[in-house]
Amino acid sequence: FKRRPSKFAQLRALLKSEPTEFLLEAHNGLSARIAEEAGFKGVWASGLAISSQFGVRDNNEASWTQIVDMLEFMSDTTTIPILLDGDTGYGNFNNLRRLVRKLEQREIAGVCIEDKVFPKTNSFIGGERQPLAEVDEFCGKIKAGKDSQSDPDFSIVARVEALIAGWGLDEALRRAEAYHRAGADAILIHSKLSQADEILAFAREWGNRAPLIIVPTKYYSTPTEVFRKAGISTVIWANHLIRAAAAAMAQVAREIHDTQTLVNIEDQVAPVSEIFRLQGAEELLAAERRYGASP
Ligand code: SPV
Ligand code: MG
Repeated sequence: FKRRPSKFAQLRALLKSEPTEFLLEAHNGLSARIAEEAGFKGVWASGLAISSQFGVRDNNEASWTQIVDMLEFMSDTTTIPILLDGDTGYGNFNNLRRLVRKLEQREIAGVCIEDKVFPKTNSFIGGERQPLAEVDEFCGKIKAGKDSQSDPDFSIVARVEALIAGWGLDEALRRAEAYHRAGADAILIHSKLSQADEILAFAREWGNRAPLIIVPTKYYSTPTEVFRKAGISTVIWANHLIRAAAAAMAQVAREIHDTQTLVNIEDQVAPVSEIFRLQGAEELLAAERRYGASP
C-alpha cells in the first residue's frame, strides 16, 4: 500500500501549492479530528484557541510544555499536518531550538513565530501599542530554528506584525524580506483591519518571493476569490471552532440550567454515540476481538 507523505512533507506541500489552501483552527484532540473529518488538509493550532480552552489569556499564561502536551493529543487524533501558532517561540533563539525538537518528536509539521516580545499579547488587543522584536534578533531565531530541525520538511513560518503595530507597509516588507533571507519557509502577514486592502497591497509588493499566509479574522467579508487572485498560498480560519464551541456550550448550559430538564436539548447536542465514534471506540472493540482474553 502507498504510505502517506509525512506530516512535515504534507504541510510543506500545502504551503508551496499553487492553488490557495486552507487551515482550520483546532484546540484539542477532538476539535482537530473534527477539522480533519470536515475535509481540511491541515490544522492551525491557534494560541488564542488553545489558551482559551484552558480558560487563560492569550498572553503566554499557559506554559509551552502545556501547549506541547495538548499538541500531542491533537497529533495523535489526526493524519493531517498541524502548524503550531508558536507565538514568539516562548523565549529566545535557544528556547525555539528546543521547541522545534520537541515538536518534531510529536510530528507537529511546523511552527509559526511572530516578531513580538515574550510574553505576547493577542494582535487584536491594543496591537498598535505592542513592541516588535528587533529584526536581527528575530532573524537569529529563525536561523536557529531552521538549523535545529532534523526533518528537512519541518516548516518555520515567520509572522510579520508590522501592520498590526501600525509601522506601515514598507516596514512590513522590509521585515518579511529579512525573515525570508534568514530561512523562513513562508511569511504570515497579519492585519486587524476590516478590509483586506493592506494585505492585498502587501501581496502585490511581495510578489511570491515565498509562500504568503493570511488570517482574515477581521476582514472576513472579503470573498475568498480575492485571496486566490492575489496569489495567497494559505488562508487560516484561525478561531472558528473555539468560537463555535463557546457559543454552543453557553446556549446549552443556559437551557439546561433554566429548564432543569434535558428534554429540550437532546436534539441540539451530538448523540453520545457520536462522541464514542469520534474517540475511535470501534477500533478498540475490534482490537478486543483480536487481542482480548476470551471471557
Ligand atoms: C491565533 O489564532 O492565536 C492567532 C491569530 O495568532 S490572531 O488571534 O488573529 O492573532
Ligand atoms: Mg496567536
